[in-house]
Amino acid sequence: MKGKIIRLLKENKNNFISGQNISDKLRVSRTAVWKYINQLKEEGYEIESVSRKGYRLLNSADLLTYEEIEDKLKTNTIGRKIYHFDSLDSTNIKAKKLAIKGENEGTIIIGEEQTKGKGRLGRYWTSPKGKGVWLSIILRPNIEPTKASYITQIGAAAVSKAISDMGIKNYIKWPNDIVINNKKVCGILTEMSGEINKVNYIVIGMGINVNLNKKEVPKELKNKATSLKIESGNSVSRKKLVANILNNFEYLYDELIEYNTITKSIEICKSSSALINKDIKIIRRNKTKKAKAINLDKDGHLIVEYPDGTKEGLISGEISVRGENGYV
Ligand code: BT5
Repeated sequence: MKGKIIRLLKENKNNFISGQNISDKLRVSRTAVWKYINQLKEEGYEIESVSRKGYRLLNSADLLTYEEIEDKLKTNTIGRKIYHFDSLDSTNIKAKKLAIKGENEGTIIIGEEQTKGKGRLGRYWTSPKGKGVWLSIILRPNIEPTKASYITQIGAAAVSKAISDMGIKNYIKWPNDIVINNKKVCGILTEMSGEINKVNYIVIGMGINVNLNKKEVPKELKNKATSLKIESGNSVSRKKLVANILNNFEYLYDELIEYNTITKSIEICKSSSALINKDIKIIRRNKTKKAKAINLDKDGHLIVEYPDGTKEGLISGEISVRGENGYV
């Protein structure tokens, strides 16, 4: 109901709409309208109320709800249904629960805050309220489970391009990070449920540090985490960013569904790579090996060359990669 009221207020932007008019259109009592308006004000919407005239929307809240994003969305399925939470444990956990219950492909879960944000391999993800984009997408692609890592490449390409299009230069650190000035601004966590030959569902979670200030970055992450605001010097519209990411994601994901390839995503991951042509360290089961990153192949494997001249295509998931002198 609150969503419907916001829509009416937006349609009448710059004008007043009376409580009676809203109550007639939405078939709820005027008292109910008044209560919903008060709730919206508490959520951060600036709504002017004048007796005998009604209500007028002055400013929308900085919330990542469907009503706040839909006018920028160009997709058919991705993001056409959004579960929005003020606070939740983890959008990936919630997405998996919904997927098990049969939620459709394209549904998004967004939290203004996560209390148990998850990284890979049991690591954590700091997700303070209103400061970032913490979202998960439910997918049901008809692909072999061994190709689930394609989804991470598509996600990284979609986020990187969205950030670039907002005028902020960034790099993709294979396989799942986006970095600016050698610090992590986004992490991606792809989780799958499947059988040997069949994917039941895939959840891709994206965490992007958007408007965190320097002092809001936890101490232990000071050397390796940053935000779009810290790097660009300006606040960034989270709504625009989410819409851009979802638009890019659907465009790139469609290639996988239609042709079973991810050429466009790989192109972006290559041209924005933080690793290609760099000396790197490969960490696998606590063992570190030196190599040079050479290329990304069509399946998103990172091709590396060892000092003895042998080459290998690395598969994401099993390893971590670091720059010779630090995180990148
Ligand atoms: C990742 O793991 O980079 C995947 C992060 C995915 C987060 C999203 S948010 C929406 C969705 N719901 C979830 O619950 N998760 C996903 P990994 O490569 O393992 O990196 C984790 C490491 O990054 C941690 O051990 C910290 O050192 C560091 N870290 C934690 N929070 C960070 C942040 N906000 N920004 C940058 N680095 C962070």
